[in-house]
Amino acid sequence: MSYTYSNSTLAFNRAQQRIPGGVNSPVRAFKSVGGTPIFMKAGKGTYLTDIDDQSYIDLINSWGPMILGHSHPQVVEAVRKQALQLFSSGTPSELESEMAEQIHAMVPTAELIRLVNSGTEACMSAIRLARGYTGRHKFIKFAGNYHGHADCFLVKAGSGLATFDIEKVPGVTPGVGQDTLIAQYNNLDQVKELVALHPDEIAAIILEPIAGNMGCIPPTSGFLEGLRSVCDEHGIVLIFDEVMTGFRVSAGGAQELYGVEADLCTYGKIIGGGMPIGAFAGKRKIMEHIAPLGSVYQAGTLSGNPLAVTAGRETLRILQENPAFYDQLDQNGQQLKTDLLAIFSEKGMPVSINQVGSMISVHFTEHSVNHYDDSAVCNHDMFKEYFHHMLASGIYLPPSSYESWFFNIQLGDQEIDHILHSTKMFKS
Ligand code: KE4
Repeated sequence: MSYTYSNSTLAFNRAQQRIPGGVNSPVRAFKSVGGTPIFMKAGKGTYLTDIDDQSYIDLINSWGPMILGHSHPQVVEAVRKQALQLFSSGTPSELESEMAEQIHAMVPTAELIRLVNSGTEACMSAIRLARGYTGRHKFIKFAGNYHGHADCFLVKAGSGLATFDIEKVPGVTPGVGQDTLIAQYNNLDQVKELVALHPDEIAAIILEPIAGNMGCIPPTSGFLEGLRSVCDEHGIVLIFDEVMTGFRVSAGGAQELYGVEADLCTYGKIIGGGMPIGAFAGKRKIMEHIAPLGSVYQAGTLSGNPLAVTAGRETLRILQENPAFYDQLDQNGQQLKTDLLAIFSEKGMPVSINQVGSMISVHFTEHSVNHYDDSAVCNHDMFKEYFHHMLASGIYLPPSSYESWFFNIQLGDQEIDHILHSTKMFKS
């Protein structure tokens, strides 16, 4: 079957008439891989169907949320029932308490949880909270980490900013950027140097405990533990941005996987089951500073929205009831890594593959990839060719070499075989 994209091409031309760049989020625009963004109309299990009625094995899964697969019957039924009850009231609902209790059951360090509407909102609120709690202004983030599009994060960020190589984002003022300190991921010495340079000025260190916005990059041994010690020694709030890794790499996320506790953690994606949602959570002594309990203001019209909470709560419930899912996801991830490495080696193509559970990325380089600078010097043109080869083979990779791939629990042997076979055929 040869894939054609005529209806997507027409749809993209139409979209560009009224939507900036024809997309509502830049990474969808295929800018770094070229070609026309594919317009999808349906999803089932591990497959997506585009508006040319062509199906794809989905290795993005909405950038993370769809860990159970698309249109999971129990999630669909729960949302259908809730929709017949109440879309939104702007009042408290017991659904929100059920969700908060579900998150706490899976992440014990989440003593208090505030629901918001996106990962960006979760991360920006966590930074404001850390600043309000400590009375300090500055925070440390890591080059290539992406915490959403709040001004203070748009400094050496990953994801779409790395994809587009946007160093300085117009509109982010020097006043905002001056309190954002940048260190190299997996480089504890640089963190210690910044802390020594700014005594008693740093409110927080925020990071992706497993990076997924410069490709997938796991923490090197001792990195997370070292950050924990630095924060304990200097009264700095340690924030794990688990918008991607939360409930993806284990039921308790990266905190559980690596046994390192964060003071605050942020969530999104999976906790909404595909609906718009985010959350920030953590130690009661810090979270109590959030309004209306404390004076750090944060709010949202649709925070705790009944439909989004229902989709997320059902997703988390199924994950909690099926802990074996995480072993299966990691086994599939390890098999993909091992077999892809062997195939590229036979083809004489140097690649580095990073994988944690169902997060994986192929970097076209002969070197290991442990931080943004490593990721930036990979062969992005080769990724571009690989992306389109796989797309034409019915496999939908993230349209950027700066993004982690995500697969869901419905990915089976047949799909894995097709991914491996298609890779064997690449440039052959
Ligand atoms: P949202 O505001 O997009 O819900 O979440 C921001 C965010 C925060 N933290 C991490 C670790 C994230 O990965 C994200 C968002 N991830 C990107 C993909 N790498 C979302 C895709 C997009 O921007 O369209």
